[in-house]
Amino acid sequence: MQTRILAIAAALAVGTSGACYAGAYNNDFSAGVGAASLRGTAVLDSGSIRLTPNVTSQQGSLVINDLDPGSIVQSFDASFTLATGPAGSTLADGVSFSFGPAPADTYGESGASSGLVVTFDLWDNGESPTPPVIRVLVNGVQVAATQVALNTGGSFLPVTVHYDAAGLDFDFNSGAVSFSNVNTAGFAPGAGLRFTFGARTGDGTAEQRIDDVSIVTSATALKTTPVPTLTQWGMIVAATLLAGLGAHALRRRRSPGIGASRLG
Ligand SMILES: [Ca+2]
Ligand SMILES: [Ca+2]
Repeated sequence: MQTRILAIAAALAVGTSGACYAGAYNNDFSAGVGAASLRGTAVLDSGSIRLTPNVTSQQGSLVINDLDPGSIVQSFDASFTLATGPAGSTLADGVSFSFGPAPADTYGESGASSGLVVTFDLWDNGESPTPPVIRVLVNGVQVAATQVALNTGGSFLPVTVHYDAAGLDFDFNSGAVSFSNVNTAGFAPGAGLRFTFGARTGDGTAEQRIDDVSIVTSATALKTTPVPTLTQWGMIVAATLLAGLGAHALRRRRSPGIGASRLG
């Protein structure tokens, strides 16, 4: 009887972890934004996403829907192209690529406050090294950074980002800036995180665009413990009662001497 109870409990405690899922978002923006939303000043324009026009005090985002609802992303490969301009101008403020909580509205160049962020920082707000700089942030803490010219003159330059348990790999403009296995130890992926692009202008301006976004994830389901159904609860209660009765009867059969000694 005890064995049967354990078997029922074990069956109920079986989780659903280990199953693998793959999410994907691919868009050349020739026909809409797909499973994503444009926010703030971001618009679909001429086959790409213009996050900000070359105007002061703008902020726009492309927020991609949850690619793996209820699952935890273990690794991802992302690529996109980035264009800033106009050529010859001092630009502000920059563009971010985040994997973190979705913004309530929009993100600027600093990206999500937690999670993984790559920021293309155009303007010196006291950052180190001094912008223009590409910075990698983990939960808001800079873990890698390299200065680089970031005015592309309106040309779209390629960016790749790979994340897995070994860290983050990054490349901008085919080797102009590369990071390998950046330590992301402070980042613990959770369910519901989103891929988001953001950009901002302030007193200074820049037209900031992205195009050809491709993201592929590998995710595992959250470990869940199913709640017993009413029938299963009935079986548990009945099994427990029967086990108790059985144990009681067994004790009575093995201990006849108690009653006998009283009679004697
Ligand atoms: Ca395009
Ligand atoms: Ca800055």
